[in-house]
Amino acid sequence: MRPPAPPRLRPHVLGRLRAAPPGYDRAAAAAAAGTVHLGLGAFARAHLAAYAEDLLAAGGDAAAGAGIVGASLRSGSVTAALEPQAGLYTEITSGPGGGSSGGGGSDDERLRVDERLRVIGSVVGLVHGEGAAADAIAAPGTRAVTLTVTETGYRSGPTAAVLVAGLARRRAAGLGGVAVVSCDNVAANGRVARAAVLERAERHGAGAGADGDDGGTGGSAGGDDGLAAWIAEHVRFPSSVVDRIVPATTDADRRLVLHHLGVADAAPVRGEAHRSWVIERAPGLPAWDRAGALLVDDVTPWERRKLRTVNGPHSALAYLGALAGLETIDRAATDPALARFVAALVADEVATTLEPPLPAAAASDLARATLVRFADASLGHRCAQVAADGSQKLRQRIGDPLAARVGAGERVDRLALVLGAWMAWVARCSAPAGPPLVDPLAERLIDAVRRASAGPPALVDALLGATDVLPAEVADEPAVRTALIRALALLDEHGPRRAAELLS
Ligand code: CS2
Repeated sequence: MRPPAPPRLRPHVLGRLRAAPPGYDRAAAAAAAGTVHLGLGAFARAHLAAYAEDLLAAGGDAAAGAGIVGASLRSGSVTAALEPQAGLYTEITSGPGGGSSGGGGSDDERLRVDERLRVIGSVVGLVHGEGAAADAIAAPGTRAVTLTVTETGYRSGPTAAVLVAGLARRRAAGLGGVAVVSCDNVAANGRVARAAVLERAERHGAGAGADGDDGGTGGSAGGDDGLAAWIAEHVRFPSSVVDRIVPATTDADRRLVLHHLGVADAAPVRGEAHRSWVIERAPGLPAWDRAGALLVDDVTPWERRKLRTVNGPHSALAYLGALAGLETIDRAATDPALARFVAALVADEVATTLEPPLPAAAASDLARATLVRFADASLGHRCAQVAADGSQKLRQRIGDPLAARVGAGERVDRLALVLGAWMAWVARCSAPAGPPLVDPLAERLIDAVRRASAGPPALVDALLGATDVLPAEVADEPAVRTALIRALALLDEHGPRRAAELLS
């Protein structure tokens, strides 16, 4: 006889779990929810929601507005997984310790000695669809709208339209503005979000319905009705810099939770132990600083450091690792040639582009610390996941620091190798029976590669022409072209490990 199906993670099983349940009144947290989150993927559940969880656990003033209403705008798979669980899910905090606490079962059911499970309850409401998300933004208690819509979500997709519809409803109801807080790895993410929202608001017709779908009415109905000016005056768009490695959830994560908590959780998340969040000061934010977030006047120095010394090296390992046939980031980070290359990339090239520039010794220490984070095998972070969406990620991670160095007349061979590795990866994905290219511009990139004649110069021209991974004025610099062509030639001739060694 088959054993009975395990119970699903739900509020009424919390008392029986072998993990600490949320230690606060969720109904009260729901009644006082002040944050609406657009894009409730694994990252938001392991980052924003973990900060919110700590605030709710602290209680009192700290908890005000911390509860989250999670909105999914499109696929709805996350809300569908979380709805039967009333928003509850398990956070698995990985640790690099690697040892096992035993406990039987197969390997992936064992908790490593420094792995921790906790049930997060801070997602106290779930809504699905653009109209419902706009309603949530327009709720009187909403004070912050947080975004994880990926690098791609600012150029296309429904986010700006939903924000505009929600803000229009707030204005019509005589409510105040909110803070819109971007949590994506985009340079000046607050400014980017603001520009997208204002541009959309200017097209928002005077008679446009506020149902989150004003397509066809914008412009034709008379254009801006003053909404853009109202938003510019009442809505804050603080930039923020988020940091926590959160791989896509796997079946092994779900099995681990089942084994240890005895309940089925369809939407657990796994994240590294390290987390940080730097936010530009803005009125009305929930007290995320009381859970460890840092409030600053200008996030630029933090943003550069994070994007260029964490995400840039991450992309370097993802492309070089994928080209070398390595499945996961930890394998790439512990490959001696690739690790040495990343250390040289940060210490010798990236460090001078930071604000203030980092002395080489401090940059080496930073690179080593970052490599330790990447080397955590329990994360199981796939190179292919980090390699996804290169056309949207590489400008802020590699292209901008490369441009800064070219402007200062400095060498860019290592930064160029990372871009070259991306180009070689795109070329590999464009070949018949190649691996899939995951990128919103995949079709354009594959087409550009297939039309290009053979050899590095043509590949460089084709991919620089099809994207803005480098600013146009830098893409035309002979020194940059030469470095990229050389990088591709090294990769072709020697393979990724030896190419990395030659440039370490
Ligand atoms: C990664 C990031 O997938 C990627 O592109 O580089 O998601 C990275 O794990 C986080 O930004 C770390 O904070």
